[in-house]
Amino acid sequence: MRARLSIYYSKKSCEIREISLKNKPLQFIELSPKGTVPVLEINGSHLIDESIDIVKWFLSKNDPHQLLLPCQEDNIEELIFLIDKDFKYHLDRYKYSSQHDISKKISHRDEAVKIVECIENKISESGYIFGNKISIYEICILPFIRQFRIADPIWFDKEFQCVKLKAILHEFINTEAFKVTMKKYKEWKSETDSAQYFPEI
Ligand SMILES: N[C@@H](CCC(=O)N[C@@H](CS)C(=O)NCC(=O)O)C(=O)O
Repeated sequence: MRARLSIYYSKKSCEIREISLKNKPLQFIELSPKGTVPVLEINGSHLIDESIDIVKWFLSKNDPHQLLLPCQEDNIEELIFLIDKDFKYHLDRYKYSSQHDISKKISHRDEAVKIVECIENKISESGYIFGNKISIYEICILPFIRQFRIADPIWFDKEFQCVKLKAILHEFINTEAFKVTMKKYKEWKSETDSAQYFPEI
């Protein structure tokens, strides 16, 4: 989702191949043996297989909203890796507790909350994580916060105390960027499938 958001905000477009993670096409594994999505192939020669690097690549081509501004002043990787690694670890065990250890569901939620509080504390009076508008932080982090809400929306809306983050999430899910990014694509199965583009042309 963060990769798609960066494409949207960069006003670029690319061919998109939606694959099933339960049935990864051979062409995908051959291209990227690591087997995670998203993967960006550039001109058939250069491959980027980390979402944060795809975000930076698109925004380095065109960044009309100056989403990369925090990169000049912050070590953005620090916060983003905290979300990608530690937060994601607890999120998965909270959201899919029945596939892990259901008795630890709430302790994973508590750990996730501690991490999110670091972000809440970074949100300034302006209501954003950096400066006075959305930046690379929001496009990289909010998709995970949205997943955190989906795990238990009633608890999130009523009990979760990070009010500034909740406000940004609420604003984000009502944006055109979010709606365009959420569009579902037909699963790609072979080279003979007709090409699909993001955003749609
Ligand atoms: N650090 C990677 C993580 C990517 C990742 O784990 N993606 C998940 C889907 S959201 C995946 O591809 N999982 C592999 C699988 O389920 O087989 C990135 O952000 O690019």
